[in-house]
Amino acid sequence: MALLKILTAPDPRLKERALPVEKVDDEIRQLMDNMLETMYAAPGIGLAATQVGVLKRVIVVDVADTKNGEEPNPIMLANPEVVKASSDQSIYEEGCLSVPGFYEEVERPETCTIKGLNRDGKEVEIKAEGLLATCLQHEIDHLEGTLFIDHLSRLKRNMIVKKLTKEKKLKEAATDHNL
Ligand code: GNR
Ligand code: NI
Repeated sequence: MALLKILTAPDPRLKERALPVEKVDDEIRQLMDNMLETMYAAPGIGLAATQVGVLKRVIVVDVADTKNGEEPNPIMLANPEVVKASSDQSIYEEGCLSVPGFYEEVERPETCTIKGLNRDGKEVEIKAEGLLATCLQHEIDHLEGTLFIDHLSRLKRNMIVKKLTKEKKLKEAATDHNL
């Protein structure tokens, strides 16, 4: 197992569309395991392969509240797809490991049905609501090159991207200085 590096915006790789997984083989299983480990370490409740620079349609999610005694409940999917979404919408304050430090309200379908291949390559269907529904939709967005900030007004998005760009420049300068 290994921790993977998480890309942060603005990075052109976060805007690319990921390619379907042809077969859930050992390489994909290893990617899923490493992504899950990386997600728990971050910590986060979801992670898409796009965020670790791998343009394959793979996501991992665990919304269990382990701090309050809930058992871990990892979900690992290849080729996840929204097959049904409610017309009822709900609003969650979202964050993203690729947009560190920013949290904004995003409106999405309240419930949805997701289809995909599990770690054994078996087709599964998940009926999701609440935070799980939001998180699964957020992860599938990543595979299309979409970040939660793309759901905000252009003004809000530009402000966030500008701040992240500035932080990246400061970090680079610090690194150069340490050479
Ligand atoms: O850790 C995360 N928390 C979160 C909170 C509300 C809605 C979505 C998320 S996903 C995010 C981890 C992440 O960036 N996944 O892509
Ligand atoms: Ni994210």
